[in-house]
Amino acid sequence: MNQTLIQEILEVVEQAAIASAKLTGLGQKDEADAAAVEAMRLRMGKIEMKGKIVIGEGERDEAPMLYIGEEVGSGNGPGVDFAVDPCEGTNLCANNQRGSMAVLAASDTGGLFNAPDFYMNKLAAPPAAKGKVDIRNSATENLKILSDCLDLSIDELTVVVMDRTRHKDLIKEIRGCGAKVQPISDGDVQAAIACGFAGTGTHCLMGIGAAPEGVISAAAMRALGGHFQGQLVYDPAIAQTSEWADYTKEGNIKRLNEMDITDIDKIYEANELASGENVVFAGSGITDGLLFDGVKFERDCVRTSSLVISTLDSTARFTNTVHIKDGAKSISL
Ligand code: VTB
Repeated sequence: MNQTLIQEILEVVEQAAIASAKLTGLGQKDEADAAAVEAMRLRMGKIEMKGKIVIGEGERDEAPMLYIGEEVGSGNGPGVDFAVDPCEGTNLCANNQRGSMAVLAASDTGGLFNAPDFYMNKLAAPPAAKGKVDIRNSATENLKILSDCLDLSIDELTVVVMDRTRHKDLIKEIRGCGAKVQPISDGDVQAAIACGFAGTGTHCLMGIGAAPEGVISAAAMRALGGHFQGQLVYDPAIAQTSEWADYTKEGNIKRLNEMDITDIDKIYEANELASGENVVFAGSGITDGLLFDGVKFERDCVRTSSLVISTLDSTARFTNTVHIKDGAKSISL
């Protein structure tokens, strides 16, 4: 990993964001995803690297592009593993709602956990609470710790939780402590990373989302110095999702074992989910969000707003890029 590569990685997420932003608000989530995938893959293909998708659009037989195991890049240069989500929050994009973005995490070969397509219980919190809150604790205990670490009273804390039936009790518990809950319909990657920054109005992410997205969040939080832990969820009674209507707990455990995951209740720390010597997160807004704006189409240019967080030089770089159209006459500041 080096700075030139990171600059190219920024362009990868920018191109994916632009491609899907063209379909914002049209109710076409699959098309928006496909456009982002194609643009991401095209730009990745131009990078001098031995790249490999470890988390992508699915298994080879179900995803034609950016499938798990796909080799990307020129085939020469450094070995880089990628966890990609070209259109994170496809519903948000399709409905022109806040928080959709093109994201990826990159690391040296072998540096990202090959998360299965399962659910994951997640806990994200600001750097001040790193290693102090713990996913093994109850929400009540964690809120007390968070309140101490952030020097805020519990009623000043806002916890983001995905708006799902499975979180009914969790939401009740958080509100019972006096803290505020911000339910989100989708997009727990952005919500997790927002916890790493002060001033976003949210302090913690709790609850169950998808495992692959957990690895991307973990990479960002590791590079940022924030708290992130994840634990796989394999019991359909806990996940309470229609996706798993035909799945059983036993069947899911078998699937995990087949993927060589035998310690099924393991609690993964951020530096286990993103364990590489160097880890980079890159995200570019499709729609406006907490971290950055979405793509803006203007007569003579297209503007993208992005964030790259890197362990290489311990930076979180917010970048606004003006993509100039041929024959542009006027580009406002
Ligand atoms: C989760 C979450 C994502 O989709 O994957 C969610 O991590 C799907 O969860 O950020 P359900 O199966 O419970 O609907 C997102 O919200 C968007 O990709």
